[in-house]
Amino acid sequence: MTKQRGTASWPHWTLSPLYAILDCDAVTARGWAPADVCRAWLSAGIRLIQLRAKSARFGPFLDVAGEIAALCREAGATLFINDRADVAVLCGADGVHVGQDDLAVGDVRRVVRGRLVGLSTHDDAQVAAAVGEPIAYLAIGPVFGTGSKDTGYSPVGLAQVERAAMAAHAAGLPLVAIGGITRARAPAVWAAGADAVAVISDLLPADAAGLESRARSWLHIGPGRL
Ligand code: TZP
Ligand code: MG
Repeated sequence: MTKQRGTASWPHWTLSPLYAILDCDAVTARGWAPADVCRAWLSAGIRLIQLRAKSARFGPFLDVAGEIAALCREAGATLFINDRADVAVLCGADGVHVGQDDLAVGDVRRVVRGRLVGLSTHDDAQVAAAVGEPIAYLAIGPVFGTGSKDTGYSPVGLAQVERAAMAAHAAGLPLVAIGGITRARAPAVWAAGADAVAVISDLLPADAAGLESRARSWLHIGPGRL
């Protein structure tokens, strides 16, 4: 297993420094279709996406996931499904992302078998436990305050990103940072050791017509990184 900071590589996938979270609630609240957002992001060059649909029922979630998975497959992009190992398998996603209150990683792996598993953490104790799990990446957050999710945790800040990065890298795992990360803040988060920043709201402009250019503006920051 080889890993280069900023472009963590595993035999079967590469963790892009920008991890775009396609949040169906945030997108549909704006009157947009998740597939249109996905198309704009892929067209801009985004190659790592997580599909998140907290308020969707199983059937509709699977319908959207199938659509997004087909788009990602065609573009050669990696797709994670938030929370639902069953949806990840059924839609043919590359992996599933779970949190501390979801199925345990061992149980997730029994469902998804060879697929990738990402795990959210929020403090040092959770990071210490996570690095021993059979996961593809570890996530830490919320780094800053965010309106996109009521995490129940206070912002952890860049010092926590640094500590989590050290622990993750010592275990050979890449670190994803999430929560309140904007284009202005991202360089400091990468500098603190995060291999990727995961973003919801700063990838969503006021108007759908600006989706692709917003994604491009993300891909242009951090010279040589994205
Ligand atoms: N997990 C921790 S913070 C967060 C999630 C899903 C929300 C991130 O959204 P934003 O809009 O990029 O702050
Ligand atoms: Mg979850």
